Amino acid sequence: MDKKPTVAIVMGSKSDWSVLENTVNTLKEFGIESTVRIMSAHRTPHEAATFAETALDNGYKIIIGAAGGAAHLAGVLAGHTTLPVIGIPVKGWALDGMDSLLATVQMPKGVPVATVAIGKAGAINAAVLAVQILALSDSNLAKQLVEYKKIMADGVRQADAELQAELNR
Ligand code: RP5
Repeated sequence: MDKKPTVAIVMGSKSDWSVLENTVNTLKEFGIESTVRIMSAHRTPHEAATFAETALDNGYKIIIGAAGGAAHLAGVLAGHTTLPVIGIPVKGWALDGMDSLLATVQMPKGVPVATVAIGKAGAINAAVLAVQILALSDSNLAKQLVEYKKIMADGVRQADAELQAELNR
């Protein structure tokens, strides 16, 4: 029987998908399937609120919210749940994503949104952070994270070795 996803990804628009697929793919690298939904804090506010209100009972452990511009989505989701919410600021049509970043990160006290970087790096980091949270109670995921860090470090060492060889030719 298929396990129900424990990570929910909610994006404000289909136009966010090219960024958010990085989150889905990174979660998959760790063997984690996610639910992906389009819901807007402004265009479908009731659906977004209801999704967050019922997320815990529906088996989710983490919600990732992503939006651009007046990016209130992650904050609205956080206001309707006690689950941890990770926010991804999507670069919108103006201001290089600074609008999305500030709208996502500047939450009032008591309602945190763990905000990651703007765009693709943030989309990947949202997934890694979700894995890190889940790994607190999953030793298999914890092992995978150690390997993930090792592969990253090996990549840097390899790049350095190649650069040194090129410079010292
Ligand atoms: C936000 O407005 C969405 O998350 C998206 O990043 C941005 C633009 O949405 P569309 O006009 O492309 O649907 O709510």
